[in-house]
Amino acid sequence: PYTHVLGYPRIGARRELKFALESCWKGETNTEQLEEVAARLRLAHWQRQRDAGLDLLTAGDFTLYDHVLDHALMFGALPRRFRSVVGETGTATVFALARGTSTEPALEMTKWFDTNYHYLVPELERGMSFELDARRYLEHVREAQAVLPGVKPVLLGPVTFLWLSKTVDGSDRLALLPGLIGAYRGLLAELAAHDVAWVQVDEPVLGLELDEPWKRALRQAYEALQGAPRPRLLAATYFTGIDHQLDLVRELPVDGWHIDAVRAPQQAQTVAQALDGEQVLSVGIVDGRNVWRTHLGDALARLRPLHERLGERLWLAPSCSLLHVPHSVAQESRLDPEVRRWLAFADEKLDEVVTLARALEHGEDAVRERLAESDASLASRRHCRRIPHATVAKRLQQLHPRMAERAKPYAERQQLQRQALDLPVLPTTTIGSFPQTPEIRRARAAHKQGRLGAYDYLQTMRAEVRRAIEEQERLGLDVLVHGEPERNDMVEYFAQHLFGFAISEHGWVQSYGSRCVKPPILYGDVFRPDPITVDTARYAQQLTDKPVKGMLTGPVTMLQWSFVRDDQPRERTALQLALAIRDEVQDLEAAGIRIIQIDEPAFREGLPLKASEWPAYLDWAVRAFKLASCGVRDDTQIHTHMCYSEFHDILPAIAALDADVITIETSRSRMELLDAFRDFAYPNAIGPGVYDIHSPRVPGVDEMLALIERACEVVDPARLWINPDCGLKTRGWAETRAALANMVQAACVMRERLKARR
Ligand code: THG
Ligand code: ZN
Repeated sequence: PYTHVLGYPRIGARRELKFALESCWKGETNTEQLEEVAARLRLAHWQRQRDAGLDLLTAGDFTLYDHVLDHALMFGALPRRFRSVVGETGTATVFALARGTSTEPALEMTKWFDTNYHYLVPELERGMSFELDARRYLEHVREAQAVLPGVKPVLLGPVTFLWLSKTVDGSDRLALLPGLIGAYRGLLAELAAHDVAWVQVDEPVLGLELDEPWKRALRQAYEALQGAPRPRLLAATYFTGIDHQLDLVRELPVDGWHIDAVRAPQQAQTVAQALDGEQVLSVGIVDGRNVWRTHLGDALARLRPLHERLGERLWLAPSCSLLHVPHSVAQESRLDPEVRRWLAFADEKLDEVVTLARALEHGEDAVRERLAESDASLASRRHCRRIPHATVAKRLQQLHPRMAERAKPYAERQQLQRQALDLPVLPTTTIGSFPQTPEIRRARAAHKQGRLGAYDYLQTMRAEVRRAIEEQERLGLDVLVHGEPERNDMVEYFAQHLFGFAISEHGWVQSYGSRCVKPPILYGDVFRPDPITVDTARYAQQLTDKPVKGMLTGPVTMLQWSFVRDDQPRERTALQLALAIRDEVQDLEAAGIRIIQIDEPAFREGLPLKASEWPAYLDWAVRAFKLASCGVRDDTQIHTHMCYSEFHDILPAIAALDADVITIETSRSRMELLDAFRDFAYPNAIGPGVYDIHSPRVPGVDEMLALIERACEVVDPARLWINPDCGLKTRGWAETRAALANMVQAACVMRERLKARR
């Protein structure tokens, strides 16, 4: 069988691309130097694929910033608003669209399906034409062909491209399909002329539950791509099954299909049966979304019948692009050796794919050692004594529905909390983090490297907490936070303090552009050995008479932003996390903390891709949050925070969380989201963000006042809070201070107006 990958990480094993980008943006290097680093990375990554023994190299998956943006530019879809701002399509244009200019904000960024990768949303408009400029793309193809002649470029499919885009004039995206197809035909002809035999065309939208217009678009698109001289097309799908619409699979005139056989194992057989006698089936048998080694013996057992049926028409690959996993386990010298042995990052996954192909072709004896190694690794994981935790299992068994409910309904809690907290109407607060200054980062790094001892580190962090409290008192905020100087990433920080997690050293995964996250590896039953945030919260609280919010990350976000175990349902892992957080919540309450915020920014992105699977997810996700949050007295106030403003379709679940207060991003949409909360008659309190923290711009009092006025029209002021859109850790102190002073003033003015109106 042919072996290949759908895409390879591009950030570099040591995040070379990240550092090259950032020094170029700072003006320390020029674009030629950046391009050199990029070319070196591409070459190294192809050589690695070739040396691992893959039959086909993948080109076209590399990008300096985002592959969706690159496609938009390749097809000439430069948004009108940028036309006067940028000149030729080149690196400068890419960065202008991705990062914004002095006059134009950047393209909108949003999540790539259910991953933590963010792409830039192409801006299209009615009647636009598409013009192909594939110079850069073809250059990459030629570069790869110099490493190995068998190169299979990857393209975002036309229908998925439109699905990911938006029109700025509200017109129908699908009306643009014929024009777009013209550009694709041109590109495919060019690729054929470049001796390309196969092109991978990514159409992950096939996994969604598409309505008729989108299905029609797929038929229309692929029929229109037929006929002209072109390479053979491998339609690639991933993250979920496509066997719910086998009619489409049968109808589309492509030369092969890639399917995700990890997320949807059952579809390998059904899709294989739907193929005609010529089509190939690329089976995504190695998990491209997680870090566990494949059990090669089990995988072989699943592949053998497919191999018998398809012979050379069976291809092997990871389930999806390897963009979503780190580069290599080889550099994890500090990771617990036992856990390390269970892991496969991108490079190790290449070996797994090649080993499986060899076993099918030449028999298991050809790879006897690899199979034995895989068996031993999996056995070591299966029998590891550190994975099961008796207390955790027992607690899960003893869960009672009452544990996930507050004693009294919100209306009564609201009264009790009002008496306990004595806050003004429209109380002001922040989301939790304050600027992570260079001094804070330096202290954390020094502590991590052992250059700053525990005592000195604690003193440094306490000084920062004291500073944050003093700043907030001066600003006149009503509910204070400690500012989170001790935290790196909101998920990694808690993972470091819980049993069941391992933290890698170099396991970075691109989140967007040059930004990366290092998802913790959740391998065992989760248990909280000791309180995590209680000392800091207590310290902050004793510095002030105002209430200080305790700040925690919720169970769904912990799950969503970690690599999680594949040996038990996600739901069970979520409940374990919930119990650990519940313990922390109760300890905070016992320490005198009267307001506790449990952030769930990833709550929405956990939604399955198929809408029919939403209720099941929402059911356990809500349960996990409530299990974490409901163990407190009724006069203790629970807050939650969610980023991203697309809640419309899940408001019932958000309401079911029964948080006393939810803070959400709304300022960029001018409070539009609140209409949905009003229409749904959302019962509890809401803190709609009154200013966007994603830019250093300081909004004026009047600007925020207008938003607060608007919010007061839509939501009962007795249930309104005043806060920024999100945390402030990426901002500087000067702009933070100025913006918060204006925010507090706007709240004061609004309080006076409300008083006068009564
Ligand atoms: N944590 C995790 N996942 C996330 C976010 C997060 N996913 C969604 C959203 N937030 C993504 N946003 C960012 C924003 C900034 C950074 C990464 C993702 C970032 N990363 C640093 C970098 O690349 O230089 C490294 C982080 C660090 O120093 O620890 O700035 O907040 N898990
Ligand atoms: Zn946020």
